[in-house]
Amino acid sequence: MSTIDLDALAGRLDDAARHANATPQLEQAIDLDQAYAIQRLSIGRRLARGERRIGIKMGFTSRAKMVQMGVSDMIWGRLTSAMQVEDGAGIRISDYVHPRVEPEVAFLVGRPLAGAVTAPQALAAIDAVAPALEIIDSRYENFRFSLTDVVADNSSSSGFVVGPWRSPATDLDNLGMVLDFDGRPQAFGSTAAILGHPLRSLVAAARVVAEAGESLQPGDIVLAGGATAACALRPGIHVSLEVESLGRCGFHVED
Ligand code: OOG
Ligand code: MG
Repeated sequence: MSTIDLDALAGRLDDAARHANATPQLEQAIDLDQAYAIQRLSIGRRLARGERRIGIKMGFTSRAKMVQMGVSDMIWGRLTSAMQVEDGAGIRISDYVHPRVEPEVAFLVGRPLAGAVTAPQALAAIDAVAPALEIIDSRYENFRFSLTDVVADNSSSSGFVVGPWRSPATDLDNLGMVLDFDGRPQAFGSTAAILGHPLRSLVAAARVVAEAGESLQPGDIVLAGGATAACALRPGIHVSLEVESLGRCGFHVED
């Protein structure tokens, strides 16, 4: 009988993230419950170092992302205070293994939300919406992973930028999104690429956190998932996202 040391795997992935060193894909076959258990344990290490849990990110909520990574199931991960990058600030590429950026939409939760909810109920629970950029950084070599690998690795979350918060009444249906590096467009998308409408991602977020015995709480940020394939970052660039009706956000990349 082989037992899997989930805590050791969590430590390995946390160390890989902390030291920006790639690690091989997990050797043992694990199931999805074990993958989420590793994720929870690795986040526990961050919380023990003083980081705060500030929300969650949804992943593989668009076709473009599923196709790019060869994975077809929706996943989620936890966001901590140390992952947030101020709008307009800089990141150091050396803090990451092989970071990529993707255009997203963020929700600010205003009232507790968990379980099976309808889109109108999800909408009623949020205080604001914003354009957002997610910086993903797989801790696995060559950015290659299985579904369980990526879930254990906190669904590649490593950083995010949230732009100006807008009224939750802003219609999020089919808004154009342009991701650019130094003013040169890298990816064009639409909020409709996110499960047909980003609110569906919030509905899914409420369901998956409840399955994990958790809930979305006032002040939590929920990232809806990348609308386009992710683009590799390189030192020296300024990254900007413009979302129709929502505005822009961005950051720069230092050596
Ligand atoms: C996994 C994270 C997926 C998204 O928005 O779809 C994700 C990855 O692509 O490495 O964040
Ligand atoms: Mg993402």
